[in-house]
Amino acid sequence: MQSTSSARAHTNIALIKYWGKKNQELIIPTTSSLSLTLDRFYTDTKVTFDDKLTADTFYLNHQQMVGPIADKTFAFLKLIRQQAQIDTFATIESINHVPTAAGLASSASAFAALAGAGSKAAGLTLTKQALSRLARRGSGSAARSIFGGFSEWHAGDNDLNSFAHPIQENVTMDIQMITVVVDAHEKKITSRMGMQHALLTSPFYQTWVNEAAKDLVAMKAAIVSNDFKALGTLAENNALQMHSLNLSAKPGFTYFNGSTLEILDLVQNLRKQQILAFATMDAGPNVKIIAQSKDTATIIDILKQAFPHVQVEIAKPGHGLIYLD
Ligand code: 2P0
Repeated sequence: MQSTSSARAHTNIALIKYWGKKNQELIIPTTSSLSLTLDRFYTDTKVTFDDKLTADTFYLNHQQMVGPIADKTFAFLKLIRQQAQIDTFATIESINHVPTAAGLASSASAFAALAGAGSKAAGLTLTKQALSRLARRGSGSAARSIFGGFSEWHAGDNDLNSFAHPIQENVTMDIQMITVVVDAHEKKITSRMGMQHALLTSPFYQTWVNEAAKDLVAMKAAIVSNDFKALGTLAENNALQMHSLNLSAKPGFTYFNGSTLEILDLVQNLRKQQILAFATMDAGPNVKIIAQSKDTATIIDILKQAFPHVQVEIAKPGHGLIYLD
């Protein structure tokens, strides 16, 4: 017997970040987080369960994967098999339209697409909420990529109540993200390691938890009232607080490099010239500039003059998980 399904999921960038788990096995975060799903970066994944297979196989961008990435993927397949009560092996074929491991959150779109295609191919019919819970077990941020637009991952405290839900799938605000790739190499410290190290050793961790709760309330109000300036101000500040946890860990570390700080400075200077632009950074040196469509061309011109070699992409709000078959 053979059963196949294909799905596409887009990546998301957190405006209120997730940085630490209270349960590492189940991936239950210490705080709720909120993101914008983007149209520009996505993963297409096809999963085929076949009685004739004798092992799981994973092809990423047509290359067979072995090692930690394959192990994480096969562990996720086990969760799907448990839920579906089957013991058939599978072949996974993924095409990643995200620069892998460059701080552009490829694991979010990867595990959201795999949750969708894998569960359907295994014969399960899951609600979006159940898909979000399943995707969460692969990578926390994947829980949010099940939904389009603004998506909130409610932290919860157990496997059943930790899932994302849509805040506004059809975004009404004029908002775009300019991703500025200053370094496309793999990050040295994974998010998974970095966030737990910060949680265990930064003296400011509890303050982060308290501030994140307040930021989340204010962010939802900014979305509802279409207040771009409030959204950008909150997002930049929340990102800098997350990165200050890493700097204040013992030993301290950072995902930033010199270019990150120079671009952050450029974004803050844009605001002095009355161009509303805000920066957010994830587990890598690249910067995402939050901007309005009317300003993106000007911002890119100014960026390119200062940094002729950076790669720049414009991303708009994207939609949630879709099936391709
Ligand atoms: C986020 N990031 O909210 C935060 C901000 C990066 C910086 O979620 O351990 O790959 O697989 O749950 O989801 C990246 O962490 O970590 C991330 P795991 P994940 O988007």
